[in-house]
Amino acid sequence: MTIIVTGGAGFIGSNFIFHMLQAHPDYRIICLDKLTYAGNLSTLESVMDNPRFRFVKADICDRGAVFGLFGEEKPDIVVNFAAESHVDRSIEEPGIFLQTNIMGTATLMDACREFGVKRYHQVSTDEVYGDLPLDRPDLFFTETTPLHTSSPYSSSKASADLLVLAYYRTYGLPVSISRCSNNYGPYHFPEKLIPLMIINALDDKALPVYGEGLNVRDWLYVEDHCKAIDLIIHSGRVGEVYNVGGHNEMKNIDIVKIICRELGKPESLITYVKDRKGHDMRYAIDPTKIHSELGWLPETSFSDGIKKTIKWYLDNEDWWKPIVSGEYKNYYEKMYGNRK
Ligand code: NAD
Ligand code: TDX
Repeated sequence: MTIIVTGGAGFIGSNFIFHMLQAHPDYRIICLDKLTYAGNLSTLESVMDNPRFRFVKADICDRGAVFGLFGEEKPDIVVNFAAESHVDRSIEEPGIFLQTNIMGTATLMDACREFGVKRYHQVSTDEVYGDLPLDRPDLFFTETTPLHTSSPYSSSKASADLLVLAYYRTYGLPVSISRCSNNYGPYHFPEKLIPLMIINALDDKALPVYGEGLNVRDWLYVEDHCKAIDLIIHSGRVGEVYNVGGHNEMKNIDIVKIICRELGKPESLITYVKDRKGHDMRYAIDPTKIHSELGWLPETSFSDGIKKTIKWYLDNEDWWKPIVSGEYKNYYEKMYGNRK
Protein backbone atom coordinates (compact mmCIF):
# COMPACT_ATOMS: atom_id res chain seq x y z
CA MET A 1 0.00 0.00 0.00
CA THR A 2 1.36 3.42 -0.99
CA ILE A 3 -0.08 6.55 0.57
CA ILE A 4 0.64 10.14 -0.45
CA VAL A 5 0.29 12.46 2.54
CA THR A 6 0.21 16.14 1.58
CA GLY A 7 1.15 18.78 4.15
CA GLY A 8 3.07 16.15 6.12
CA ALA A 9 5.73 18.62 7.28
CA GLY A 10 3.07 20.46 9.28
CA PHE A 11 1.54 19.75 12.67
CA ILE A 12 -1.13 17.09 12.11
CA GLY A 13 0.30 15.66 8.88
CA SER A 14 3.64 14.86 10.54
CA ASN A 15 1.92 13.19 13.50
CA PHE A 16 -0.14 11.17 10.98
CA ILE A 17 3.01 10.03 9.16
CA PHE A 18 4.58 8.85 12.44
CA HIS A 19 1.38 7.02 13.33
CA MET A 20 1.03 5.32 9.93
CA LEU A 21 4.65 4.18 9.67
CA GLN A 22 4.31 2.58 13.08
CA ALA A 23 0.79 1.17 12.75
CA HIS A 24 1.27 -0.29 9.25
CA PRO A 25 4.76 -1.81 8.92
CA ASP A 26 4.21 -2.73 5.25
CA TYR A 27 3.02 0.69 3.99
CA ARG A 28 5.05 3.23 2.02
CA ILE A 29 4.37 6.87 2.86
CA ILE A 30 5.25 9.71 0.52
CA CYS A 31 5.04 13.21 1.96
CA LEU A 32 4.37 16.01 -0.52
CA ASP A 33 4.82 19.42 1.08
CA LYS A 34 5.60 22.93 -0.18
CA LEU A 35 7.43 23.80 3.06
CA THR A 36 5.65 27.09 3.66
CA TYR A 37 6.37 28.98 6.89
CA ALA A 38 4.32 26.24 8.65
CA GLY A 39 6.21 23.28 7.23
CA ASN A 40 9.44 22.18 8.85
CA LEU A 41 11.74 19.47 7.57
CA SER A 42 13.24 19.15 11.05
CA THR A 43 9.86 17.77 12.13
CA LEU A 44 10.38 14.77 9.83
CA GLU A 45 14.03 14.20 10.78
CA SER A 46 13.30 10.92 12.60
CA VAL A 47 11.76 9.29 9.50
CA MET A 48 13.91 10.76 6.72
CA ASP A 49 16.13 7.65 6.56
CA ASN A 50 13.26 5.19 6.79
CA PRO A 51 13.22 3.20 3.51
CA ARG A 52 9.40 3.23 3.61
CA PHE A 53 9.32 7.03 3.61
CA ARG A 54 9.97 9.60 0.90
CA PHE A 55 9.80 13.39 1.08
CA VAL A 56 9.01 15.50 -1.99
CA LYS A 57 9.00 19.29 -1.88
CA ALA A 58 6.15 20.50 -4.11
CA ASP A 59 3.08 22.71 -4.16
CA ILE A 60 -0.30 20.92 -4.36
CA CYS A 61 -1.35 23.62 -6.85
CA ASP A 62 1.50 22.68 -9.21
CA ARG A 63 -0.24 20.37 -11.69
CA GLY A 64 2.97 19.24 -13.36
CA ALA A 65 4.65 18.30 -10.09
CA VAL A 66 1.54 16.62 -8.68
CA PHE A 67 0.77 14.59 -11.82
CA GLY A 68 4.47 13.70 -12.14
CA LEU A 69 4.61 12.32 -8.59
CA PHE A 70 1.33 10.41 -8.93
CA GLY A 71 2.57 8.88 -12.20
CA GLU A 72 5.78 7.77 -10.53
CA GLU A 73 4.32 6.46 -7.28
CA LYS A 74 0.85 5.23 -8.34
CA PRO A 75 -0.57 5.81 -4.84
CA ASP A 76 -3.45 3.71 -3.51
CA ILE A 77 -4.60 6.42 -1.08
CA VAL A 78 -4.13 10.21 -0.86
CA VAL A 79 -4.67 12.07 2.42
CA ASN A 80 -4.73 15.84 2.02
CA PHE A 81 -3.55 17.83 5.06
CA ALA A 82 -1.89 20.56 2.98
CA ALA A 83 -3.54 23.88 3.71
CA GLU A 84 -3.10 27.38 4.92
CA SER A 85 -4.46 26.73 8.39
CA HIS A 86 -4.35 29.89 10.54
CA VAL A 87 -7.56 31.92 10.86
CA ASP A 88 -5.73 35.15 11.83
CA ARG A 89 -3.53 34.98 8.73
CA SER A 90 -6.61 34.40 6.55
CA ILE A 91 -8.13 37.63 7.89
CA GLU A 92 -4.96 39.52 6.89
CA GLU A 93 -4.44 37.85 3.51
CA PRO A 94 -7.23 35.63 2.13
CA GLY A 95 -5.81 35.03 -1.38
CA ILE A 96 -3.34 32.26 -0.60
CA PHE A 97 -6.05 30.42 1.37
CA LEU A 98 -8.26 30.27 -1.71
CA GLN A 99 -5.35 29.17 -3.86
CA THR A 100 -4.00 26.35 -1.69
CA ASN A 101 -7.13 25.21 0.08
CA ILE A 102 -9.48 25.22 -2.92
CA MET A 103 -7.39 25.04 -6.11
CA GLY A 104 -4.85 22.72 -4.49
CA THR A 105 -7.63 20.32 -3.49
CA ALA A 106 -8.99 20.34 -7.06
CA THR A 107 -5.53 19.64 -8.50
CA LEU A 108 -5.00 16.68 -6.18
CA MET A 109 -8.41 15.22 -7.04
CA ASP A 110 -7.74 15.63 -10.79
CA ALA A 111 -4.56 13.59 -10.31
CA CYS A 112 -6.52 10.99 -8.30
CA ARG A 113 -8.96 10.60 -11.20
CA GLU A 114 -6.18 10.36 -13.76
CA PHE A 115 -4.27 7.67 -11.84
CA GLY A 116 -7.21 5.68 -10.44
CA VAL A 117 -6.52 6.39 -6.75
CA LYS A 118 -8.71 4.15 -4.57
CA ARG A 119 -9.38 6.70 -1.83
CA TYR A 120 -8.98 10.48 -1.62
CA HIS A 121 -9.36 11.72 1.94
CA GLN A 122 -9.88 15.40 2.69
CA VAL A 123 -8.84 16.61 6.14
CA SER A 124 -11.41 19.28 6.89
CA THR A 125 -12.43 21.15 10.01
CA ASP A 126 -15.36 21.78 12.34
CA GLU A 127 -15.05 25.47 11.44
CA VAL A 128 -17.06 24.82 8.25
CA TYR A 129 -20.18 24.70 10.45
CA GLY A 130 -19.63 28.23 11.80
CA ASP A 131 -20.19 28.63 15.53
CA LEU A 132 -22.70 27.82 18.25
CA PRO A 133 -24.07 30.20 20.90
CA LEU A 134 -22.62 29.97 24.42
CA ASP A 135 -26.11 29.81 25.98
CA ARG A 136 -27.12 26.62 24.11
CA PRO A 137 -24.83 23.89 25.51
CA ASP A 138 -27.33 21.34 24.18
CA LEU A 139 -26.34 22.12 20.56
CA PHE A 140 -23.56 20.24 18.70
CA PHE A 141 -22.30 20.04 15.11
CA THR A 142 -23.46 16.89 13.33
CA GLU A 143 -22.53 15.91 9.77
CA THR A 144 -25.84 17.39 8.56
CA THR A 145 -25.41 20.78 10.25
CA PRO A 146 -25.49 23.38 7.42
CA LEU A 147 -22.17 24.93 6.35
CA HIS A 148 -22.11 28.50 7.68
CA THR A 149 -18.59 29.88 7.69
CA SER A 150 -17.14 32.97 9.37
CA SER A 151 -13.55 33.49 8.20
CA PRO A 152 -11.77 33.34 4.84
CA TYR A 153 -10.02 30.24 6.22
CA SER A 154 -13.19 28.34 7.08
CA SER A 155 -14.84 29.49 3.85
CA SER A 156 -11.96 28.10 1.82
CA LYS A 157 -12.17 24.79 3.71
CA ALA A 158 -15.95 24.60 3.18
CA SER A 159 -15.47 25.36 -0.53
CA ALA A 160 -12.99 22.50 -0.75
CA ASP A 161 -15.45 20.15 1.00
CA LEU A 162 -18.15 21.01 -1.54
CA LEU A 163 -15.73 20.34 -4.37
CA VAL A 164 -14.75 16.98 -2.86
CA LEU A 165 -18.41 15.91 -2.66
CA ALA A 166 -18.95 17.18 -6.23
CA TYR A 167 -16.08 15.01 -7.51
CA TYR A 168 -17.72 12.05 -5.79
CA ARG A 169 -21.12 12.65 -7.34
CA THR A 170 -20.00 13.81 -10.76
CA TYR A 171 -16.98 11.58 -11.42
CA GLY A 172 -17.50 8.82 -8.86
CA LEU A 173 -14.13 9.63 -7.24
CA PRO A 174 -13.93 7.53 -4.04
CA VAL A 175 -13.66 10.29 -1.44
CA SER A 176 -14.13 10.75 2.28
CA ILE A 177 -14.00 13.83 4.51
CA SER A 178 -13.21 14.24 8.20
CA ARG A 179 -14.18 17.40 10.09
CA CYS A 180 -12.19 17.58 13.29
CA SER A 181 -12.22 19.97 16.21
CA ASN A 182 -9.13 21.84 17.52
CA ASN A 183 -6.05 19.63 17.82
CA TYR A 184 -3.12 20.06 20.20
CA GLY A 185 0.10 18.15 20.80
CA PRO A 186 3.73 17.93 19.59
CA TYR A 187 4.93 19.96 16.57
CA HIS A 188 2.04 22.46 16.78
CA PHE A 189 3.20 25.69 15.14
CA PRO A 190 3.71 28.46 17.75
CA GLU A 191 1.20 30.83 16.11
CA LYS A 192 -1.71 28.74 17.51
CA LEU A 193 -3.22 29.26 20.97
CA ILE A 194 -1.72 26.40 23.01
CA PRO A 195 1.90 26.44 21.76
CA LEU A 196 1.91 30.26 21.68
CA MET A 197 0.88 30.43 25.32
CA ILE A 198 3.36 27.73 26.41
CA ILE A 199 6.27 29.41 24.65
CA ASN A 200 5.37 32.94 25.81
CA ALA A 201 4.88 31.74 29.38
CA LEU A 202 8.27 30.01 29.37
CA ASP A 203 9.74 33.36 28.32
CA ASP A 204 7.71 35.32 30.92
CA LYS A 205 6.10 37.22 28.03
CA ALA A 206 2.51 38.57 27.96
CA LEU A 207 -0.17 35.96 27.19
CA PRO A 208 -2.47 37.67 24.65
CA VAL A 209 -6.04 36.47 25.14
CA TYR A 210 -8.50 37.74 22.50
CA GLY A 211 -11.60 39.57 23.77
CA GLU A 212 -12.67 38.22 27.15
CA GLY A 213 -11.29 34.73 26.58
CA LEU A 214 -14.77 33.21 26.80
CA ASN A 215 -14.72 31.54 23.37
CA VAL A 216 -15.02 27.77 23.59
CA ARG A 217 -13.06 25.22 21.56
CA ASP A 218 -13.44 21.42 21.59
CA TRP A 219 -9.86 20.10 22.07
CA LEU A 220 -8.55 16.77 20.80
CA TYR A 221 -5.08 15.29 21.26
CA VAL A 222 -3.51 15.04 17.79
CA GLU A 223 -2.83 11.29 18.00
CA ASP A 224 -6.57 10.64 18.44
CA HIS A 225 -7.26 12.59 15.24
CA CYS A 226 -4.60 10.58 13.37
CA LYS A 227 -6.18 7.30 14.53
CA ALA A 228 -9.59 8.52 13.37
CA ILE A 229 -8.26 9.26 9.87
CA ASP A 230 -6.53 5.85 9.76
CA LEU A 231 -9.91 4.23 10.51
CA ILE A 232 -11.81 6.33 7.97
CA ILE A 233 -9.45 5.69 5.04
CA HIS A 234 -9.62 1.93 5.66
CA SER A 235 -13.19 1.37 6.85
CA GLY A 236 -15.12 4.61 6.38
CA ARG A 237 -17.82 4.70 3.72
CA VAL A 238 -17.00 6.38 0.41
CA GLY A 239 -18.76 9.70 -0.18
CA GLU A 240 -19.28 10.25 3.55
CA VAL A 241 -18.35 12.97 6.03
CA TYR A 242 -17.20 12.01 9.56
CA ASN A 243 -17.05 14.51 12.42
CA VAL A 244 -14.15 13.94 14.84
CA GLY A 245 -14.12 15.37 18.36
CA GLY A 246 -13.93 14.25 21.93
CA HIS A 247 -16.53 16.28 23.88
CA ASN A 248 -13.78 18.31 25.45
CA GLU A 249 -15.01 21.87 25.46
CA MET A 250 -12.89 24.49 27.18
CA LYS A 251 -12.91 28.29 27.39
CA ASN A 252 -9.71 29.87 26.06
CA ILE A 253 -9.08 31.65 29.34
CA ASP A 254 -9.26 28.36 31.26
CA ILE A 255 -6.68 26.79 28.93
CA VAL A 256 -4.32 29.71 29.46
CA LYS A 257 -4.75 29.47 33.23
CA ILE A 258 -4.00 25.71 33.14
CA ILE A 259 -0.79 26.42 31.18
CA CYS A 260 0.24 29.05 33.76
CA ARG A 261 -0.42 26.59 36.58
CA GLU A 262 1.45 23.70 34.94
CA LEU A 263 4.48 25.93 34.27
CA GLY A 264 4.38 27.66 37.66
CA LYS A 265 3.89 31.07 36.02
CA PRO A 266 1.72 33.91 37.40
CA GLU A 267 -1.70 34.63 35.86
CA SER A 268 -0.65 38.28 35.83
CA LEU A 269 1.04 37.45 32.50
CA ILE A 270 -2.45 37.20 30.97
CA THR A 271 -3.22 40.27 28.83
CA TYR A 272 -6.60 40.80 27.22
CA VAL A 273 -6.17 42.13 23.69
CA LYS A 274 -8.43 43.25 20.83
CA ASP A 275 -10.72 40.46 19.69
CA ARG A 276 -10.31 38.52 16.43
CA LYS A 277 -12.62 39.88 13.67
CA GLY A 278 -15.65 37.60 13.21
CA HIS A 279 -14.45 35.47 16.15
CA ASP A 280 -16.40 32.20 16.38
CA MET A 281 -17.90 31.76 19.85
CA ARG A 282 -18.16 28.02 20.38
CA TYR A 283 -17.29 24.83 18.51
CA ALA A 284 -18.65 21.49 19.70
CA ILE A 285 -18.59 18.23 17.75
CA ASP A 286 -21.07 15.38 17.97
CA PRO A 287 -18.89 12.33 17.17
CA THR A 288 -21.73 9.77 17.26
CA LYS A 289 -21.32 8.72 13.62
CA ILE A 290 -17.62 7.83 13.74
CA HIS A 291 -18.14 6.12 17.10
CA SER A 292 -21.10 4.00 16.03
CA GLU A 293 -19.84 3.15 12.51
CA LEU A 294 -16.10 2.78 13.12
CA GLY A 295 -15.80 2.34 16.88
CA TRP A 296 -13.58 5.42 17.27
CA LEU A 297 -13.26 7.04 20.68
CA PRO A 298 -10.62 9.49 21.90
CA GLU A 299 -8.00 7.84 24.12
CA THR A 300 -6.18 10.82 25.66
CA SER A 301 -7.93 13.00 28.23
CA PHE A 302 -7.25 16.74 28.18
CA SER A 303 -5.52 16.63 31.56
CA ASP A 304 -3.04 14.00 30.31
CA GLY A 305 -2.72 15.50 26.83
CA ILE A 306 -1.90 19.02 28.00
CA LYS A 307 0.75 17.70 30.42
CA LYS A 308 2.33 15.61 27.63
CA THR A 309 2.22 18.62 25.30
CA ILE A 310 3.83 21.00 27.78
CA LYS A 311 6.54 18.43 28.53
CA TRP A 312 7.15 18.04 24.79
CA TYR A 313 7.74 21.80 24.39
CA LEU A 314 10.03 21.80 27.43
CA ASP A 315 12.02 18.86 25.99
CA ASN A 316 12.12 20.12 22.40
CA GLU A 317 13.43 23.67 22.45
CA ASP A 318 15.64 22.66 19.51
CA TRP A 319 12.49 22.38 17.41
CA TRP A 320 10.71 25.62 18.32
CA LYS A 321 13.55 28.03 19.21
CA PRO A 322 14.74 28.35 15.57
CA ILE A 323 11.12 28.95 14.52
CA VAL A 324 10.37 31.73 16.98
CA SER A 325 13.70 33.44 16.32
CA GLY A 326 13.20 33.59 12.52
CA GLU A 327 10.48 35.06 10.30
CA TYR A 328 7.93 34.32 13.05
CA LYS A 329 9.29 37.33 14.95
CA ASN A 330 8.04 39.69 12.20
CA TYR A 331 4.67 37.94 12.18
CA TYR A 332 4.40 38.26 15.96
CA GLU A 333 5.26 41.95 15.91
CA LYS A 334 2.73 42.61 13.12
CA MET A 335 -0.12 40.70 14.81
CA TYR A 336 0.50 41.49 18.47
CA GLY A 337 2.81 44.56 18.51
CA ASN A 338 0.07 47.20 18.72
CA ARG A 339 -2.90 45.02 19.55
CA LYS A 340 -4.87 46.90 22.21
P1 NAD B 1 -0.13 23.36 9.53
O1 NAD B 1 -0.29 24.78 9.11
O2 NAD B 1 0.65 23.03 10.74
O3 NAD B 1 0.53 22.54 8.31
C1 NAD B 1 0.17 22.74 6.98
C2 NAD B 1 1.21 22.05 6.10
O4 NAD B 1 0.80 22.19 4.73
C3 NAD B 1 2.61 22.67 6.19
O5 NAD B 1 3.60 21.66 6.25
C4 NAD B 1 2.75 23.45 4.88
O6 NAD B 1 4.09 23.56 4.42
C5 NAD B 1 1.90 22.62 3.95
N1 NAD B 1 1.37 23.38 2.81
C6 NAD B 1 0.74 24.59 2.86
N2 NAD B 1 0.45 24.98 1.61
C7 NAD B 1 0.86 24.00 0.77
C8 NAD B 1 0.80 23.82 -0.64
N3 NAD B 1 0.27 24.75 -1.44
N4 NAD B 1 1.32 22.69 -1.16
C9 NAD B 1 1.88 21.73 -0.36
N5 NAD B 1 1.98 21.86 0.97
C10 NAD B 1 1.46 22.98 1.53
O7 NAD B 1 -1.61 22.79 9.60
P2 NAD B 1 -2.24 21.68 10.58
O8 NAD B 1 -2.69 22.34 11.81
O9 NAD B 1 -1.34 20.51 10.63
O10 NAD B 1 -3.55 21.31 9.75
C11 NAD B 1 -3.52 20.26 8.78
C12 NAD B 1 -4.90 20.13 8.16
O11 NAD B 1 -5.85 19.83 9.16
C13 NAD B 1 -5.39 21.41 7.47
O12 NAD B 1 -6.06 21.04 6.29
C14 NAD B 1 -6.36 22.01 8.47
O13 NAD B 1 -7.36 22.75 7.82
C15 NAD B 1 -6.92 20.77 9.13
N6 NAD B 1 -7.38 20.92 10.53
C16 NAD B 1 -6.56 21.43 11.48
C17 NAD B 1 -6.99 21.49 12.81
C18 NAD B 1 -6.10 22.04 13.91
O14 NAD B 1 -6.56 22.17 15.05
N7 NAD B 1 -4.84 22.34 13.65
C19 NAD B 1 -8.26 21.04 13.15
C20 NAD B 1 -9.09 20.51 12.15
C21 NAD B 1 -8.62 20.45 10.85
O1 TDX C 1 -2.99 34.62 20.60
C1 TDX C 1 -4.11 34.05 20.59
N1 TDX C 1 -5.02 34.41 21.53
C2 TDX C 1 -6.29 33.88 21.57
O2 TDX C 1 -7.09 34.24 22.45
C3 TDX C 1 -4.47 33.05 19.62
C4 TDX C 1 -3.50 32.62 18.57
C5 TDX C 1 -5.74 32.52 19.69
N2 TDX C 1 -6.63 32.94 20.62
C6 TDX C 1 -7.99 32.34 20.64
C7 TDX C 1 -8.72 32.36 19.31
C8 TDX C 1 -9.56 31.11 19.36
O3 TDX C 1 -10.78 31.36 20.04
O4 TDX C 1 -7.82 30.96 20.95
C9 TDX C 1 -8.73 30.13 20.21
C10 TDX C 1 -7.94 29.14 19.39
O5 TDX C 1 -7.25 29.86 18.38
P1 TDX C 1 -6.34 29.15 17.28
O6 TDX C 1 -5.30 28.34 17.96
O7 TDX C 1 -5.92 30.18 16.29
O8 TDX C 1 -7.36 28.09 16.63
P2 TDX C 1 -8.78 28.26 15.91
O9 TDX C 1 -8.97 29.62 15.37
O10 TDX C 1 -9.82 27.72 16.86
O11 TDX C 1 -8.57 27.25 14.66
C11 TDX C 1 -7.93 25.97 14.86
O12 TDX C 1 -8.89 24.93 14.95
C12 TDX C 1 -9.58 24.57 13.79
C13 TDX C 1 -6.94 25.66 13.73
O13 TDX C 1 -5.98 26.71 13.64
C14 TDX C 1 -7.63 25.45 12.43
O14 TDX C 1 -6.70 25.11 11.41
C15 TDX C 1 -8.64 24.34 12.60
O15 TDX C 1 -9.39 24.15 11.43
